[in-house]
Amino acid sequence: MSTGRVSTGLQFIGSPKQVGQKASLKGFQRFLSSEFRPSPKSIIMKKKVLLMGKSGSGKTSMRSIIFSNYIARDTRRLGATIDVEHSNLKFLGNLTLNLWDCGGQEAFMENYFTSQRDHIFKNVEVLIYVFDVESRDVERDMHYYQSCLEAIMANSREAKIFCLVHKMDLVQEHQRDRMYEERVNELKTRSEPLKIKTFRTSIWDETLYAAWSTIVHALIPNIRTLESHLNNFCSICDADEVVLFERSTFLVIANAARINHVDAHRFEKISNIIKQFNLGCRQVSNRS
Ligand SMILES: Nc1nc2c(ncn2[C@@H]2O[C@H](COP(=O)(O)OP(=O)(O)OP(=O)(O)O)[C@@H](O)[C@H]2O)c(=O)[nH]1
Ligand SMILES: [Mg+2]
Repeated sequence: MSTGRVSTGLQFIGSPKQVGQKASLKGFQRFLSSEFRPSPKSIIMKKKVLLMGKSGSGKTSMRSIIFSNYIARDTRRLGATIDVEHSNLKFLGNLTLNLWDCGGQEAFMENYFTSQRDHIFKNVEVLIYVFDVESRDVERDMHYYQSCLEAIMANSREAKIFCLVHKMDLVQEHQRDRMYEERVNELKTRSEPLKIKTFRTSIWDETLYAAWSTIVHALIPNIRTLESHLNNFCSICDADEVVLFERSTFLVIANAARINHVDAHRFEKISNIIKQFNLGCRQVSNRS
């Protein structure tokens, strides 16, 4: 991913009507550039994000789709992750996600909780735990999840915890709500006293983007200031809605709306369309 200013991620939805909108756009871009400009190495904010869950639950697949432009069907070729794969993903100028994709085979998991315990679980800002909804051994999954929470409580008490009930596409449509609700109730009970946020996800639809947008949103330190500027910008422009996307991943960073929109998944759909368009352009330019 490229280091970047977010200005190119600014998109209009609806039609801004005021004559002064161009000036407002410049003003807002100036704000973004000053808040998120690439900084000297010493003040780069590095946030450690652990991605955990049993082998085959889909961790590397989601990472590859969100951050490396994979399409869903390419993930079938991925091999199991050996130990931990680290990646540093630069966001909004001076924010770096230090993502630890932890291979979920049992031998690795046992090591994380014993010899590598401090190394893995200290200074964690976010834990993302991925559950395969079709898993045959839910008890075992829960056992590892709870070991993980214990280690987090001991080493990174303030970490935010997100649980993804993943591969929802494999569940019949009419059973999805019930199945998800059951899993969430169980997860909440097993996580006490820690608070968790849960999502139902699949690499085959927009739910993955929605979940990761929320996760990234939780990591941005000055998000409230950004949202308030975005709201001002939206009303000065008389726009129906302004959506701020991160320019490499097209995850939604923030939005400001002045009318109600019925489609709750519009951001992920836009992200998807633009991402596919970018991929198409890249393929064409590689060919020529
Ligand atoms: N149907 C379906 N399959 C998925 C989904 N996400 C991932 N997969 C498939 O699950 C398989 C395993 O995915 P990986 O991403 O390698 O799993 P992992 O969690 O990284 O596994 P380890 O590296 O061994 O811990 C791949 O064949 C993916 O195509 C999903 O949402 N739905
Ligand atoms: Mg993997």
